[in-house]
Amino acid sequence: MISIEKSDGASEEEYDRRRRAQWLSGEARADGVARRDMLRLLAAAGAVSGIAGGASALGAPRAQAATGTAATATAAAAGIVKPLPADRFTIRGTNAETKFEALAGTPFHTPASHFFVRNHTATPSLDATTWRLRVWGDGLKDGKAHEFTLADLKRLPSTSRTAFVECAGNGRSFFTSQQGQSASGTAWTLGAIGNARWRGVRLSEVLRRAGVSRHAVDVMPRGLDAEYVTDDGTNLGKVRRPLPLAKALDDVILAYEMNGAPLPPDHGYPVRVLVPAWVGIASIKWVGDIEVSSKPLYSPWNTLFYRLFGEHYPPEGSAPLTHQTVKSAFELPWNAGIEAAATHHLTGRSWSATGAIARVDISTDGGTTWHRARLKDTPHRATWTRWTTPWHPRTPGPTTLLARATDTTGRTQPEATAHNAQGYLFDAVVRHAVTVV
Ligand SMILES: Nc1nc2c(c(=O)[nH]1)N[C@H]1C(S)=C(S)[C@@H](COP(=O)(O)O)O[C@H]1N2
Ligand SMILES: [Mo]
Repeated sequence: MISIEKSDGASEEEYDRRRRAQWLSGEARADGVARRDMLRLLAAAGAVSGIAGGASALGAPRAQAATGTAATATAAAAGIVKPLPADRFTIRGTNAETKFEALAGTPFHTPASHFFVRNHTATPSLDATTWRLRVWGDGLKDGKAHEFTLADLKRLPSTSRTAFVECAGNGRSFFTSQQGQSASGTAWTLGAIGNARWRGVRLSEVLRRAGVSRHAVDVMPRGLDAEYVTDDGTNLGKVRRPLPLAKALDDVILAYEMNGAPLPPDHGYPVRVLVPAWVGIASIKWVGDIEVSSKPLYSPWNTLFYRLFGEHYPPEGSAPLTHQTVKSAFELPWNAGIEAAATHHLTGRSWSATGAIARVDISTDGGTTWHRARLKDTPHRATWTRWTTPWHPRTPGPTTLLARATDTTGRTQPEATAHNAQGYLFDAVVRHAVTVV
């Protein structure tokens, strides 16, 4: 039997320290990336703390102007298959951000037509009839690779779960527009999140059938999309990120349905990993294989990226990011014009990875006075909760709307988020500018 260690924050950090030491002493592999490259890249990553656009020196996706205002989509995002109408999406390089105002009136589960897309390269075209999931590695009892077809996975007991997928960089542009700090990476506002009903098979079920040994410590799902080459020409290989076995056996799903339909191509067809509550990068799309290892595994996605670097963090960065944070957004365009002397029903959504939303406080006067919003959904962890609040503005002119969520663990959105070079996990209250007309 496998003993499942509960994945609380402290043991994850301890675990990471141990695996890091093993890696540095040559006991663990960083698959596909030479150790000296990794050391060089890590050194560069450590050096960027607080420097404007500094992370582009290590070949991170180049910093885009973080203006905090939604640019109008003029071109399609290369590599995304579904339509991206300009009233629903803002194109950011190979990615498409959902406009929060376009979610007004949409259901609790985000339709695929409105769900943000984060692609390192491009959506691949895969044939579900020839697709196979290969589970392999020295963490399996017999050491042999096991293959599963889509039909095999569908024959196993299925499970359904509602969870958001949210990019670790969601809200990144507010480090610049609200806090005057730079951060490298896609300049998302708040729309790098979607909430869906996922159906599939538990990863634990598949790992059990493949025969996980007592010595397994990490599993690394890998996507079938193209290899990711940074701006400076470093090929980081296929998108992949290790998960500690404890998390893999806990609540991770190999999803083949989204909102009751086969996964759309852009969201991982035919099968994606779904890691509830964790940073979006953990939820590998178009999964083709999963390595099960008796040694800690590394990839650029848990060493160079998706750690916190900068003045508040050690040179090698924080432990790899796991949980997302708490955020709120109004379903309104930036600088919306709002009619004076009429009653409006402001709507929005709040979400947390650590607990259910307990309350949402709203200010319509730039933070001077606050009142509670009415929650429209039964709050759950790792999903969002829609809310509404009436507003009867009297005086024309500019004002700032704020929404501040608190979850059942007592975690509240702060006024500011400690800076990190790559702009991850922004959780501060966003100041949403509107004009009463
Ligand atoms: N294979 C693969 N998986 C991937 C990615 C990718 O580019 N390739 N992007 C990751 C990131 S950074 C995020 S935030 C989520 C986005 O999921 P979505 O495009 O379905 O919204 O997928 C993750 N899984
Ligand atoms: Mo992401």
